[in-house]
Formats: sequence, C-alpha cells, structure tokens
Amino acid sequence: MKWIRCTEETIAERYAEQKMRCPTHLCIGQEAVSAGVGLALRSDDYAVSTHRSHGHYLGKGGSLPAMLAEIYGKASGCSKGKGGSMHLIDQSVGFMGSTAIVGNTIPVGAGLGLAIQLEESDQVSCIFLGDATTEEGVFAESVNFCAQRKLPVLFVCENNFFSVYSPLSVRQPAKRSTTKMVESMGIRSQSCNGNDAQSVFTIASKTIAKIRSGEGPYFLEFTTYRWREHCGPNYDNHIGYRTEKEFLEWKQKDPILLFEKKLIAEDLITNNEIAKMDQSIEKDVEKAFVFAEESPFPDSGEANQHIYFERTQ
Ligand SMILES: Cc1ncc(C[n+]2csc(CCOP(=O)(O)OP(=O)(O)O)c2C)c(N)n1
Ligand SMILES: [Mg+2]
Repeated sequence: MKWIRCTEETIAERYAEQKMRCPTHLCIGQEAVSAGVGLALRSDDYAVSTHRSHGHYLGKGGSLPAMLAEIYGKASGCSKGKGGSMHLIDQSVGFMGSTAIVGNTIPVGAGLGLAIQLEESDQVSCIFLGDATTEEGVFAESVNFCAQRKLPVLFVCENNFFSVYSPLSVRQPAKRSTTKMVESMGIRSQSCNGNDAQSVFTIASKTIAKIRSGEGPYFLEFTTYRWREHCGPNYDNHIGYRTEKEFLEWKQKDPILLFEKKLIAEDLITNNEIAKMDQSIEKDVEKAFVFAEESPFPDSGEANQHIYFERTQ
C-alpha cells in the first residue's frame, strides 16, 4: 500500500512538469484493494484492469520502473511507451491489460477464464472494475457467460461511489444492491470493507481458493473512496459534486494509517521500522523515476507499428 501511495503521490507532485503526457487516474485512498487482492493472487493468475490501474498492476507484482517508463512514454515502458497510464500490460506477471474504455476488459477477463478452463489449469482470472462499470451492458453479458460456464473468474468491484462526478444516486435506483443483482444472475457475491487491508486479503484469499478448487466465479464488492480528482493530480472537492465533509470522513479511514495502527497495537511493527520502510520505499520510487526519465523514447520509425501481444502463458 505504501509503495503504491508513494508512487502516486510522486506522480501527482511531478505531473505539472509536463513530462508525463498521458491522463492519469490515481487510486490514492483505495490502495488496500490493490494490495490485498494482488497479494492473494498467484503470479501466474491473470488480471485485467481499468483506467485506474496503477495499484492493480503494482499489486499484481508489476515492475515500478516499467510502469513509470510507460507513463513517461518511454521505450522501456511495459507497453513499449505507446500505451501510457491507462494501457498497462505485462504478461511476465499475468497482468493482461488495462484500457481506457469503461467495461472494455471485462470480456477479456472472461475469455481468459474460458482459456483456463479449456486448458484445465488451476489459474484464476481476476477482473478489476469500478462501480459504474456494473452499469455497462458488457458487464451483464460477461457475468451471465461466466456463471453459465462456471468459469474461474474473480470480479473485484471497487465501489468508490462515483462515476467521474456522478454519485450512485443519480445513476442507479435507490437501494439497489450490486451484490444482490449479481447473485440473482448466478454468481456468489459478497460486499466488504475495501479500506481494511487485512480483511481484503483474507476475503480475497478464501474466495480465490474456492475458485481454484472449481467452484466457479465469484464477485467481491469493496467499498472505498478516491481522494483526488477523477482524472489528474489535484483535489476537486470545491467543485461541488461531493462535500469536503464526506472526503474528510473517508480520510479518517485511510487504509494505510488504519493498518499501521493495528500492527503497532498488536506489537507486530514499531514506529521506527515504519519510518525505515518509508525511507526505503521513497528511495526505490526515486530510482524508478530516474530510470523512467533517463530511458529513451521509442524510435520514431515505430510510431505506426501496432503493439500486439499474444498470450504466452
Ligand atoms: C464506454 C465509456 N463510457 C464512458 C467513459 C468515460 N469515463 C471514463 S472513467 C468513467 C467512470 C468510471 O467509473 P467507475 O467504473 O466507477 O471507476 P472509477 O473511475 O470510479 O474508478 C467514465 C464514465 C469511458 N471511458 N468509456
Ligand atoms: Mg467509481
């Protein structure tokens, strides 16, 4: 969580330098889901993601230098510098792609689940999605397909209550429960506290074990909150779509502080050890930024060449 937070805080700090030329959607405040689910998945499990994918990629074991180089548009980036923040792909850690089109990767994740089933492997395909994505037609189609075929797919829905500036109240009928809706379509579902890292990890681990043993797909909804603006490095509470009060209430539930407090209370870590960890993470992040900045841009002759990835594992 700290590694993701430090990376994104540094992106936010340096974004105005105009060297990162792609839009960035930061997940600061939501790190427990990326870290908890990422840690519960095996490296050969698959994951697909969304426009807000930095945490998912790093949690899955992705390379920080390769991600930053991608955001800087460099040839050493995980998508060869052609994708930017919203198009990360890295088969070496089973991260099969994130895209900017909402809902776009859901059928890809379902298809990977079908491939796993046909190959009789015990991998799991994890689909990260936002609350608004459950409103897309492709979500319903994919849920139906996964349920009907009993595919080894884990849906991980980060419910941060917003689609850009639109709260759930203007998008969905009052009292709709996404988990009940998905249950009614044949996928077992659970709603969980997405800011409690320990319980995210525990629930994700148990659920993944069930999927691996052939129980079919599951849907987990994690409630959480994004701290910064939908897209970009700033805070935007003043523009009126949410209140400062609501934001501050969620800040009190900072997943990192809560987890640190719990570990200190249980004598599992000291303040001194936390400070050392912070220093070491800051050093790693700084090194990765230097790598990204110093890497060359892709050759201009490759500008019109497609990037094509064929599944290798
Ligand atoms: C098909 C499609 N419709 C609309 C958009 C514009 N758009 C980008 S992100 C987003 C909100 C997605 O909300 P959610 O799925 O809850 O994810 P969050 O941003 O909250 O993490 C929208 C509407 C898009 N990129 N693609
Ligand atoms: Mg959302």
